[in-house]
Amino acid sequence: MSTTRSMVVIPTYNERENLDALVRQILAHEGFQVMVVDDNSPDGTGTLADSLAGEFPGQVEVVHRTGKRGLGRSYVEGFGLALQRDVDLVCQMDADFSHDPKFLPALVAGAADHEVVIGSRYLNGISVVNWPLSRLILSTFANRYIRAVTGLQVSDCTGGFRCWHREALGRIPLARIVSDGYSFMVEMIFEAWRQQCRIGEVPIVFVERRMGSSKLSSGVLAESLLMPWRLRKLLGR
Ligand SMILES: Nc1nc2c(ncn2[C@@H]2O[C@H](COP(=O)(O)OP(=O)(O)OP(=O)(O)O)[C@@H](O)[C@H]2O)c(=O)[nH]1
Ligand SMILES: [Mg+2]
Repeated sequence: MSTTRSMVVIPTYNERENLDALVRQILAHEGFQVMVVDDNSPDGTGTLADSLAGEFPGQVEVVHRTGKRGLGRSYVEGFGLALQRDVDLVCQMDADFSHDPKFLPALVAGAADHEVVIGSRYLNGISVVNWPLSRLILSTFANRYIRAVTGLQVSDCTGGFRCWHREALGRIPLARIVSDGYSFMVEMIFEAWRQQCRIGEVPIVFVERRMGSSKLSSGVLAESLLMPWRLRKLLGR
């Protein structure tokens, strides 16, 4: 049987300290390619990505955007391009090692009988390392809130470690996805559920970033409080 071809789309903003090692660890697994979508990071992440593309021709691709315009917008552009490449699966992950590349084969294995696979922090209890209690409470509350408002039935609605069959991703109306932060993850999985994609989850261990800095903002949090209600309206409830 031939190896499944997977494109891993990684949005970056100031991830120079993480990107080099991350890309090497991903490419160590057979069948993976990387697409870095950089928002013109002031720390030179885009230049580093270009040199990785030079070192790994045909395996690393870089999309340069014009400035910090949000995680969601970067994914919309990256997913659109990934769907034009000759790959079976499109994966997504953060660049800060919170999502360990060692779980990629498990995500791909889950895609054997699911159209979308979520790497979940909340499948067997809580698998999050190095978060303060306040953030853990916020995240578990947010997930319960989203499930209650939208009816979604996945354990981790806000995580960004996922694997999509190209056909399933192609059915998501990317041009209509509006949000930028965590809500982007919620909107995407909600649309997948509305499209009746078979959604699976595999457990991951999420480790808080050790290098670089967070881009979490209060705007992103506000967006995630309101988005579930907008999605619920789409169901006509
Ligand atoms: N292209 C692009 N990438 C972004 C943007 N904001 C965040 N990212 C990337 O999105 C991923 C997740 O961002 P993080 O800053 O780790 O957000 P977080 O996980 O909520 O916060 P941490 O606690 O710092 O881990 C990382 O790979 C970031 O580099 C953006 O505006 N544009
Ligand atoms: Mg992070």
